[in-house]
Amino acid sequence: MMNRRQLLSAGAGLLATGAAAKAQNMGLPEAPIMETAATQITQRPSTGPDYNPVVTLNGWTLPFRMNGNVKEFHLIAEPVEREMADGMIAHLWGYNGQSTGPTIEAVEGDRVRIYVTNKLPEHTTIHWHGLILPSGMDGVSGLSHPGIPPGKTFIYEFDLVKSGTFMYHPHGDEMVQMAMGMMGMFIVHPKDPTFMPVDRDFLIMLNAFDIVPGTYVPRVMTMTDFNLWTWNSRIFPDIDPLVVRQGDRVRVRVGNLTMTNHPIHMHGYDFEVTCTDGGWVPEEARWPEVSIDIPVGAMRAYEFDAIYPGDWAIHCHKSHHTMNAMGHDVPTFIGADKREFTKMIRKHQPEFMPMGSNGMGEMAMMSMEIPDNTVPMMTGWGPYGPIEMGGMFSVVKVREGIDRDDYSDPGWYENPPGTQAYEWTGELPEFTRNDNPKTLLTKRKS
Ligand SMILES: [Cu+2]
Repeated sequence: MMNRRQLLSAGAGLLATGAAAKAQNMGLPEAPIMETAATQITQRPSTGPDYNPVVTLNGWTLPFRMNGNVKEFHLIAEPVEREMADGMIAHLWGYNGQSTGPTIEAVEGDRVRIYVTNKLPEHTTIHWHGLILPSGMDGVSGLSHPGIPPGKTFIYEFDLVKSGTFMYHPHGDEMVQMAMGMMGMFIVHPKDPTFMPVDRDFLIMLNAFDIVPGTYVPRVMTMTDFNLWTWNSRIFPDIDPLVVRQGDRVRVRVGNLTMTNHPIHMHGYDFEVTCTDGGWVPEEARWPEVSIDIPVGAMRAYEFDAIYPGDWAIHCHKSHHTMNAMGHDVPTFIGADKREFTKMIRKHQPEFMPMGSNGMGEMAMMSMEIPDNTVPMMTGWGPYGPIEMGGMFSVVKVREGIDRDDYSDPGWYENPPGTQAYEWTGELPEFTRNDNPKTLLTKRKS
């Protein structure tokens, strides 16, 4: 199998040998398959309009070929095995070997022809969310066109009349196919490369699965109580960091195809929403934020100047969404004294550990036995101990002196002396507590 670089240069070769002269009857474009969940960095275009390719965290961009003046892509809808984290494989449905599907990147003004081959056991379609196109290309099974039967290939073809961030997903047996992981992003770069340029442009698709620990296939009937909250079908601690060179202008595009909203919070910065799936937000209409709620079936892109070096957390602010698989019907034991009860149980089961009386942070410290094919509920190690997170969490790593297109992990940030929280080592005074609120009230009145 060809790797990405070979594919890209093969595409460029076709163009260079004057394939444009024989635009017809080129047959189906090759459908590259990705076998790894590692982030693939796309090279900047060497021909055609200039643009800065996006970086899909733990994902990749689908190569295309030119056929005359048309950009041709080939998506294969098929069952895939997705590594959600080290030690956990999910059996999903996706595109070209992975879920989420590869990112499609093109330029405003392009005409695209997208071949979709269906290798699923049932019909499917692709809806191009947010794109302006002819009604018959809109991909709603039964409404826009018949569903694509198993084994068949359909062709979607349209002009990209506007730039922005769009998504693609099935619109046939949609509930099942999206619960199985079928979705991807569609980026249309502005024709004018000087329009809102950024140095780094990251892509995150929010998705969610309900996979019982020890099993491989998502429960597709789950409506809200999912147990795996994922970015591009990947969970912390194995979501790649967002590596940024200090001084870069950075864009983060976040799409949401889950069943609930996700307030995405980034530490260390304030920023502005600059794009929705409806289009670019004019400068005078933006306001500062530190968390952006991403509604269901929507995309928000935000931008910031990376002036503050450090390791900055980025995560969903729903605290259950930064956990991995866990039961939700566990009683709360905070404040319960389980010493007597522990003695009784240990007579029968000496290894019994009472848990939860002091909160659950201690769980991140121990390596408990867990079923096959799952990951601990809270996990990940930082330079100072367990990070106690999971799910929708990663780190924005802003560093001085990183090369322009270098996205390799620079390791942990070293806080300059005097800039890190530290322990008080003096005597602790006797704390007095004012437990009569009336006194406070009287004082304020007088
Ligand atoms: Cu969330």
